[in-house]
Amino acid sequence: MTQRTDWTRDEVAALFDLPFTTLVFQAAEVHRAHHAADEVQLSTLLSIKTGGCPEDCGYCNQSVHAETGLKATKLMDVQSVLQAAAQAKDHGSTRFCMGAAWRNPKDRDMDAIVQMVEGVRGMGLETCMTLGMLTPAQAERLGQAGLDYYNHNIDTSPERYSSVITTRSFGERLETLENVRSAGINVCCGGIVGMGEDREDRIGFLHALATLPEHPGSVPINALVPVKGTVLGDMLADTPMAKIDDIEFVRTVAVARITMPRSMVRLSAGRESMSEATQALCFMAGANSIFTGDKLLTAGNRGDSADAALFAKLGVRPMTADEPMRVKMECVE
Ligand code: SAM
Ligand code: DTB
Ligand code: SF4
Repeated sequence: MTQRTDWTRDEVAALFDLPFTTLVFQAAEVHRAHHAADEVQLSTLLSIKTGGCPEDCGYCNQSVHAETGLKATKLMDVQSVLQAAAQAKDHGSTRFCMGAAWRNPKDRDMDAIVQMVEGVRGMGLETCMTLGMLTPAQAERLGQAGLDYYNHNIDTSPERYSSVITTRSFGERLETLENVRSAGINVCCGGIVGMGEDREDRIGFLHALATLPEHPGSVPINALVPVKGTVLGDMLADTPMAKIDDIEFVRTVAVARITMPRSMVRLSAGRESMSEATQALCFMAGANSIFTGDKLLTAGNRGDSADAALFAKLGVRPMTADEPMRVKMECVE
């Protein structure tokens, strides 16, 4: 199957409506046609600038609008970032993702950011950054520095966006994605489920991703990590029935795989509170990438030994650096 960017909402909805085992079977077939089915890519995250963000994303504990007591930090120095990257490489990671709690980078930050990209790349790791909105010139500069991926999530359906975030629009998100693509950087774009949304929103979310001008090279599917003091963390604490059901989560992964066959579908935040059986179903349904280590940006993650034990149980192998590169080459054909 070639890359289709003309999916209709009805087609996406029809996939969600399939009997569960039929849906997972179809997703597994698509997965096997485009990827090594038992390989999972390992990425490591580092928060290079934590907290104090002026945006009001309802899920995020790094927003100044959240009351979580998180301590804000300045941008890390380049050497410390490179040390963390070296450690990630030792632990088997092939991609190093650096995240900053910014609405957008300031031009004065760009020299240090470029040095981080060049240094991490120099170690033979793929680089990814997520720094908020980028101007065309900033994207161009990151592209020239050799940045492999830029993560910028649409997070939810276009219809629901303004009830989760009010300080920027869905359209502004798309503009940065366009700037990133035009600079020749691979797009990493996904979102969060389990924010109390309904299936229509999950359909709208995946439909928006699968009908971008090109499918994102990576599609992170995060399960909300509810944090007390954030709008959505508090909402879920008060209405636990709004939490997403495991089977519906796996359906979301499967529909992402079928609609975006060549993308790396990353089982991202939320694995710490996900059963091994649910994660195994996600791998069956086409997820082929995870974040490793015991920390995401600020939230906990399962840790390397728990993941190694799960991989051994499932017979899953960590992907070598070549596989994502191969996918990348195919995507630009
Ligand atoms: N500030 C930048 C931005 O928002 O574009 C980059 C960092 S931001 C933390 C990256 C992504 O992390 C968000 O788009 C969201 O999808 C995810 N995220 C943040 N908080 C989360 C949470 N509590 N649970 C799950 N995902 C979360
Ligand atoms: C993405 O979609 N998930 C990652 C990455 N992109 C930057 C971030 C998850 C953050 C989870 C909450 C935290 O660690 O603070
Ligand atoms: Fe800021 Fe990103 Fe958190 Fe939104 S998700 S508050 S932009 S750090």
